Amino acid sequence: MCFYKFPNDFWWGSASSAAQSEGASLADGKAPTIWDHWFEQQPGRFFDEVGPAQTSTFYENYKSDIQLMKQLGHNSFRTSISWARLIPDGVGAVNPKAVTFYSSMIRELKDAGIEPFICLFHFDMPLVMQEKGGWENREVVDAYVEYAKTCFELFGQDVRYWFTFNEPIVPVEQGYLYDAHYPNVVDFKRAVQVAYNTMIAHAKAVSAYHDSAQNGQIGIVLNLTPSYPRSSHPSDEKAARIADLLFNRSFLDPAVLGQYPHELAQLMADYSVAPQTQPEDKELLRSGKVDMLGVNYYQPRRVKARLNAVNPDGPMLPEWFFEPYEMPGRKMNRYRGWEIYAKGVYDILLNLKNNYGNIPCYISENGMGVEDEERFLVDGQVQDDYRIEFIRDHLIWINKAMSQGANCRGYHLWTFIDCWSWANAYKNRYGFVALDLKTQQRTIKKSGHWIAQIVQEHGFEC
Ligand code: BGP
Repeated sequence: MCFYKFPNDFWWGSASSAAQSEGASLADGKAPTIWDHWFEQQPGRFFDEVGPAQTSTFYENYKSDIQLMKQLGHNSFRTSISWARLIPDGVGAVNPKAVTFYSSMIRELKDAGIEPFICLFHFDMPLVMQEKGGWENREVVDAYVEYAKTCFELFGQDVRYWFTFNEPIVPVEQGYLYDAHYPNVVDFKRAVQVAYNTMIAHAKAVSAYHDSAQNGQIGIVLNLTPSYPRSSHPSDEKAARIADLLFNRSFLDPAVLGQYPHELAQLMADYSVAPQTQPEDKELLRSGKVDMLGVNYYQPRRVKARLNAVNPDGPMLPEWFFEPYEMPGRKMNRYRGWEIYAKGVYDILLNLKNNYGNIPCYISENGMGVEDEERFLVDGQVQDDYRIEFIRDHLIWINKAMSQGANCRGYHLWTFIDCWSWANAYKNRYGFVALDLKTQQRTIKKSGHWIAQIVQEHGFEC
């Protein structure tokens, strides 16, 4: 008999975000974000026309929810602070009700023996900042840095683990390339500027934290999608290399190594989409390297060389450089349409070990979204054996990477309680805990009981 053993101080828990769980979206002084605004303008863009006001009401129920986390064996939990709640005008006065809420929530977590991992920005741009041009405007970058400093001052006594951004590429691709998120722009050059300015904001916030008197750690949460070529043919390999540059290294390299890859800068210059920079930027990036990394992993990206010519009159897109490859026989999550490839997490961790100085990291999101999960209800409990299998398979590959020296410190599932998700609203359920949207009742799923046991035993049998 063998046993997949995890260190006794491994971080176990789950992740969520302010906009997706708090609710009270326009209460107690909170100003609107782009999500409140977009829903008001175009409710039809949201699944079942359910908007960001309908959440699992963490703002009201955080105390009992934290007790539920304890039952699941959590020793850590990631959520975010809402910029629009803390500083309703984007800059200037702090909202005292927000300070009370976040201080109390953080304290409650600590009292329950749950380490708070706090992210400063999870897709929820305050509307007032978007109206100034969002990340395209360097004034917004500076406002964000002030907001970050305010958070460090207010909550830094109790928070040891900070993240500047969650998945910064998502607002870039969904908001500026694929028309899936507000502001629904389709423009490669503007997307590049947004990506670049986000990383300047990130680096400045990291340096601000390092300059403060606090002794925790600061990082960034990146969704890393290993890019696999269809074959070892050089043209397929080139396609995979470019996909990796655009979707992973565009954030990973500046965050961990403090500089952009030369090949990426060259590509941007070749296509005349290089961002506007300022003379001090190189030094800002060099001095704003992270202490650790959060890795979100859901699915890999499989690509092949582009055979069909792109429409030269259409907008420039990343897909100019590769075509998606639907590998025959790949395992799919048939309840969500995403590929399941657990070894991807091992490949990411080994890449960080071999090429990124083995930076301390942890899996900050991984999970399985399922539509109509009520169909798996038996005697009031969701029998989510598929999720147990999914988590187990990923933990096995994480364990393997760790046994080969990868510096992985923990695992957080997306998510704690089924939550509202961007334009998908409640289409895909991910939680350890099921949420009844009508009654707000929470019920632990089979996977929630299962994980509690894994945590208690620090692993599981092979
Ligand atoms: C990640 C985000 C989360 C969450 C998750 C699931 O990219 O960080 O905020 O939304 O994806 O997404 P979805 O509900 O769209 O399947």
